[in-house]
Formats: sequence, C-alpha cells, structure tokens
Amino acid sequence: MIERTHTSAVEPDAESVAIAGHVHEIRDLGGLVFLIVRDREGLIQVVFKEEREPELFEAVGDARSEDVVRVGGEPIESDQAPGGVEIAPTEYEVLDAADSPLPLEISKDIDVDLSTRLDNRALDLRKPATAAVVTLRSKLMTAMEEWFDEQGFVDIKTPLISKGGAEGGAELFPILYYDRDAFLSQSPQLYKQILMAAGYEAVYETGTAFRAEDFATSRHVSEIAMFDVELAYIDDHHDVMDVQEESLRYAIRAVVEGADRELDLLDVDLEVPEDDFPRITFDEALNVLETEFGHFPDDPTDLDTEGEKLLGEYFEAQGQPAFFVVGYPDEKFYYMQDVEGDEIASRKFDLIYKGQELSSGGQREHHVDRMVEVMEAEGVEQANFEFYIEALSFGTPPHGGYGLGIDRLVQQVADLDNIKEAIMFPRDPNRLEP
Ligand code: AMO
Repeated sequence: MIERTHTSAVEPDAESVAIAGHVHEIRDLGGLVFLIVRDREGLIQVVFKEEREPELFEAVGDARSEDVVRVGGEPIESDQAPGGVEIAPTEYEVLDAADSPLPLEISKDIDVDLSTRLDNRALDLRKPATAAVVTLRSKLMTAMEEWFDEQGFVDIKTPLISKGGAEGGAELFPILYYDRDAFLSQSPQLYKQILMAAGYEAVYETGTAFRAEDFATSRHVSEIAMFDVELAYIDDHHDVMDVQEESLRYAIRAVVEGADRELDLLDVDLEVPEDDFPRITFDEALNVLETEFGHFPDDPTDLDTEGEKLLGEYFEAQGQPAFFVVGYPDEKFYYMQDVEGDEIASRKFDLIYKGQELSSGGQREHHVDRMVEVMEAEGVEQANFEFYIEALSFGTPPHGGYGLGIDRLVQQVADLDNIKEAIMFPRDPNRLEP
C-alpha cells in the first residue's frame, strides 16, 4: 500500500504525517501556496513556503485542481486551517494528474442544475456535500440492518428476475430471458410471504426493485433501493408497525449521534422521532385534510402527494415528523381485510415521514381461500400467482411486513429536493448513464 499514516482528521500533536487525496483548492499568494487536500474524512491544508522548501514549492507550482497527491510533513496547529491543523511539507508527490478544465466545479459552491450534476456524477460525487449524502445513507442502512440482526431477523435474498410482478403489470420492465419473456422484480413481496409459510418467521432484505412507471416527479425513480421486512405470528398489522417504528427510530438516532459532520455539511437539523408515531385511519386522514386544509384527494381510496404533504405539516406542527395511515379501503388481494357491512378496511398501512410516503405494508391474508376470493373479485389473473398460492396452501402463520423505499428515506433525512440526489447513479425514464 502507498504510505499514508493519517487522514485529514489528523491531530496537531502527531509527530509526522503522510496523507493522500485530491487537490481540492490551490491558493497562490506569491511566495506562499496553500494546497487544500481532500480525502474521505474532509479537508486539510498544506502550506508550501518558497523560503522554507524551495524544491517542493517549485513542484507545487504545477498542481491543478483534482490531481491526486501524497504529502508528508509536520502537522502544525492553525486557527485558520480547516480542521485546525495544517501541514508543513517535507514530501510532495503527484500520483495522478487531473485533466483540465473540470466539467464541474468541486470546491466552489456554485449552483448547478441537477441534470448537469448527474451527467457529471463521477465528479459530482467528489463534492463534500454529495459525499455527505453517501455517508449518511451508509450509516442509516448499517444501523437499520444492525437493528434487525440484533432482533434475530434473517438476512434474505430474493430473485430479481421473475415471471410476473407483485404490484401490477403496467409497471413491469420486460426482459428477454433466454427464449422467453420475463420481468425485473417489482418487489420481494411474494417471496417474503413464501418464506413465512416456510417457517423463517422474521426476515429482512436490502434489495432492489424496478418500476417502469412513466413519471417525472422528485420522488420517483425506475430502480429503487428497497428495504423489505416480513414477520410471522403477529396479532395484527400493529405488530408490523411497531417493528418499523422502532427500527426507524434506531437508524435515525445512529445518524444524529454518529454523523454530525455530514448533517452540518448538509445544513440539516435532524431530530430523533422519540414519541410514539401517531397511527390514524384513512378516514381520519381524509377528515384532517378536509377540515384543516379544505383538501380532497382526487382518488377517494388513496392519499395524493399534496395530501401527504399537508398531513405532514399537520403532524410536524405537533412535533411528529412520522406517522402511519392505516386501513385503506381498496387494496391489493394480499392485504388482510376487515369487512363490516359494506365497509372494507384493509390492514394496510403507509408510513409518512416529513410529508412523504416512505413505506407500504400491512398484515397479509394468509388464508388462501379468502385471498383467492379477493383475487377473483379484483379480476387478478391467478395463473400468474400459482407458485405463490400453492406455497401458502400448506399451512401459513399469520404474518405481515412492509417495503421501505431507502432512496426516499435518505432524501428525507438529508433534506434533499429530489430523490435522485440520494442515489449515486439514479435511473429514470430519461437516464440510463452514467
Ligand atoms: P410499494 O409499491 O408501496 O409497496 O413500495 C414501497 C415503497 O417503495 C418506495 N417506492 C418508490 N421509491 C422511488 N421510486 C419509485 N418509483 C417507487 N415506488 C415505490 C416508496 C414506497 O412506499 N410490496 C409492497 C411492500 C410490502 O407490502 O411489503 C410494495 O412494494 O417509498
């Protein structure tokens, strides 16, 4: 390995240091050059003085933004330097020179539109604020998985190539699978349930889901990072919401406590949602929208984006960034339904966080005969689900679960305008590279 004794987070009492990184900025003040080097921990200033180190001073004269360099030297305490330490160099080496001009500024805070940033994502990912989003995401998901591991959930992997979809035909991406048609998976839903029937009791998957919707919003992408959970022997969907609530609180706490540098960089004031998340029925949600905001969603069986936003404001004002909406009237065959007279309420819930839907889930219908009745009523093509119906036919415990959109979670935690900022290389109807 190339010799590196420290990162930019070096303390001034270190004796001598060797660091490496990209040249973030060059400030030439005549007989003095300040070279700001960026590595994964942040920035560090190296001060080249013509009088003190004439050879190195001459070499650094050729430095260009984004060169990869290695610097050895003495750390010195300095109030003016980022991090409070600067290096007086004794060694300077260019490991790779960068082309210029750069298609995108890394060090200067110039407003660039999102599509330019994404076109030049390889460089955009170098920006400290973009890197902070990546780190936040990593810390969130490490903590999330840690919570489930500690609770004894099994980390599973379900197939991404499928014969049909769980969520509906129009949103499927077709692929050629040898000599037949197949599709990219929309959700691990059916497989999670099969694993409940198989006795695995509690599973989670950090996976990928594909949706071929033709959208142009700030909250949709075509390739989604999805965190899926399923657990058995539940009384009802509240047991599932308990799991979602506790795990989300844990992951957000991990970020609040362990990612202050990233939150500062992004200027985000994140709070751990300590109080119990409110759980309101779909009818109550409609009532709040009508009486508080005079808002009526177009589809009377679902919330719209505006409705979610307004409900978000309503609960945020009560100090509650996260809440569940439970009991949608008209839901897919796989959710258990409570029928009272003409009224049907599914045991489906959505989690809304900071005014945006983050997850859907609920208690499943584990009695196959009842599920088939609903499929028939909804006109679902049963042939596409035979493997699933059969798997659940031989004794399935009561169970439920949810799918959490990881990209949306990161978007909300990092307070980003667009979901694509939360994804390293996002895919949408118009973007297939980089
Ligand atoms: P659903 O289809 O609601 O439910 O998806 C779950 C969550 O995934 C995220 N999501 C998306 N994020 C970005 N772009 C998209 N196009 C997109 N589509 C969905 C959202 C959403 O809340 N099978 C059920 C889950 C379950 O019941 O276990 C499902 O997939 O955050």
